[in-house]
Amino acid sequence: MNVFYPPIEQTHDPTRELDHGDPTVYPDSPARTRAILAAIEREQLGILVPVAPPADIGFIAAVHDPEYLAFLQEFWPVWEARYPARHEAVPHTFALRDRLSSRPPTRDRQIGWWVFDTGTPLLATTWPVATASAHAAFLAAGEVLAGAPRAYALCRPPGHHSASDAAGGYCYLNNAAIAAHALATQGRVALIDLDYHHGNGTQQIFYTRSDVFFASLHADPARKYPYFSGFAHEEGAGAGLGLTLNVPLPAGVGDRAYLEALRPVLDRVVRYDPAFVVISAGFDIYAGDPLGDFAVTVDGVRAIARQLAALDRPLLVIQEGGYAVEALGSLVAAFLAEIV
Ligand code: OKP
Ligand code: ZN
Repeated sequence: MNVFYPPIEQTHDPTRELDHGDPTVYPDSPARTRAILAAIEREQLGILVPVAPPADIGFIAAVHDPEYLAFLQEFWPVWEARYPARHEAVPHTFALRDRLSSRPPTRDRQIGWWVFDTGTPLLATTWPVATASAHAAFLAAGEVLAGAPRAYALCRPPGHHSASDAAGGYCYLNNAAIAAHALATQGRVALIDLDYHHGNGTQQIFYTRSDVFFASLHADPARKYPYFSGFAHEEGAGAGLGLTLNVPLPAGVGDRAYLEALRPVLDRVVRYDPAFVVISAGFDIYAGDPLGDFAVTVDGVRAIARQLAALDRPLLVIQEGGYAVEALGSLVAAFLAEIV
């Protein structure tokens, strides 16, 4: 199996996130991907395909708002001219976009228009880094379109919190949505989000579409980030009504409870009869994850992957979260070993 990987992500190293106002060490560190790469090499699970930032961003513009992309691309020089000594940019105000508000005229003042939280700083290299990560997902999708039964994109930064027109949750571009959209040109897609956090961005992108079924199992947003989406009553709208499935879960969910919650989700996937399955693979469901409160083990991850392989469809795995760096290699290796 080919492993599509953007080496430039090693330069993406924000120092901190503001966690409810408290400055904390940034959990999405470059050590995460190094741990995954080492495990893939050790267990010989795939062939590494290095991916550079794309020359043409048409495949990203197919999913994201062009004005949002222009902002991401043009932001840093304008910000730097205003704040020459600063290394990371975080919004000071957040626009209430669905109420009376006006987009500020200059890029530096637009940050609170396009970014929805205090955990997703913009840095000098955010644009090349985020586009390279999206490119890895897109090339992996291309491989599945060409007939490969499986592909893995080792994306970093992750993508599932990024909406068509917003960054948040360490995510700038929605890698999984970009890949799913590319696949959807050739047949129905089921996108299953296993990350501990709700994939609010992916949900928004496909909410009214009938060609992509989105299902997510995650910590109940009443308790955990992103707080404002991922409730069970969110079921899609218009042509997509009934094609969004949210399964909010309580703290402490272990292997057995997780697999029990996954069963009806997979039944719905089978009924949708997709030509392709995309997995937003976040390993923060692991018992030892510093951001999570589930109790899923490495064996549990293996069992989850086995269930996904049993769908017997072409499978595209997109890396999302997972912050227990010492366990992350084993978690990804356990998952990939079951689907190759
Ligand atoms: C990204 B992904 C922890 C605060 C959490 C944001 C969580 C983003 C998760 N100190 N803040 O793994 O879904
Ligand atoms: Zn997560």
